[in-house]
Amino acid sequence: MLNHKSVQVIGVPLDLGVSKLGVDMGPTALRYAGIFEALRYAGIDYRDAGDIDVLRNFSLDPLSPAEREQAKLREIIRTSETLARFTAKAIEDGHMPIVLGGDHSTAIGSVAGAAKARGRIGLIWIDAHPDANTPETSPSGNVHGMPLAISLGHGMPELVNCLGFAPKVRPEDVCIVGAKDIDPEERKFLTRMGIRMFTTFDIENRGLARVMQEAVDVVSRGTNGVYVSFDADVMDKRVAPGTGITTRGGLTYREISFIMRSIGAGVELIGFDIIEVNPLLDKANGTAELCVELAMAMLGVKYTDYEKKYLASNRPGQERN
Ligand code: HAR
Ligand code: MN
Ligand code: MN
Ligand code: MN
Repeated sequence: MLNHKSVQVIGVPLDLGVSKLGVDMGPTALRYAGIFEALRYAGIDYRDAGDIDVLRNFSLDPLSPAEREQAKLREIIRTSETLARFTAKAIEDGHMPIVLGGDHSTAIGSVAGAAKARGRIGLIWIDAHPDANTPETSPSGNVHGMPLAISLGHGMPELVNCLGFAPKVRPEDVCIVGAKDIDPEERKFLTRMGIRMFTTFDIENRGLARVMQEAVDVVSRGTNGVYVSFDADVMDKRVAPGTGITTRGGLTYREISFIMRSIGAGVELIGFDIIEVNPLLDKANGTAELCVELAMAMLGVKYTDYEKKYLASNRPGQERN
């Protein structure tokens, strides 16, 4: 089922790429939601590598706005390097990294690590936003709106050059799924780069099965495996309220489940991120629980409420730990 020795989970309580508080608690929310119980249920070996130590937005409060921006950038650079080294090492040693964010600037480091370990990688970006801004085009200045551009070699040089090489991915190996809120300059950039993007409109228009077939094909052809960056805000706000920017018209439960299962069945998975879960905005940690289920779907394991309620407690493997 899984071609890896084990899954290595790392938390990245990074909130410096956004202005809202709370996304730094994403890793805790995902652990509390039972990610390790799920892995145990599936009989997958895992290790919790803990959280990367990172400064939080609130701890920068005494600084002036200019100092604050500098400190944020410095800390995002440092965190990206640390995460990239962890991710690269896990993959090189034959493990699968699962990265618990954190805002989406987390992906700067995880994608860098995957690329360091595997060379030419495919990248699936599951997100209501393409995150393809640069400081020049960003309407907000928030770094979480930039990581895809950075991975493609565009943006702040200190981030673009994470681990000392750039770009991390080739445009023809990238695919965005589920985008719906796209800034005009971002769209121009993506078109210029020739990035394949399947918006919610395309999903309606062409059908999700066809979209996923093409997505899997784009990221797999010519690459040494596929990394997935999954932003919880791709889901509709009624499905996943626990994230910083919720929108109407996001993906349904069935759509996102189908996407994850298609990825699990269709690509050689290197690892993935679970990004932008904010328990302060959630209802009883339901978004984190759903993300755990979706992570398992990517690993080829069905772990819905049905399994949790009726099967997990009776499964023989359950007694082992
Ligand atoms: N495109 C907008 C910006 O750059 C909003 C980006 C929002 N990004 C996330 N992650 N929530 O996908 O500011
Ligand atoms: Mn994002
Ligand atoms: Mn998003
Ligand atoms: Mn390709």
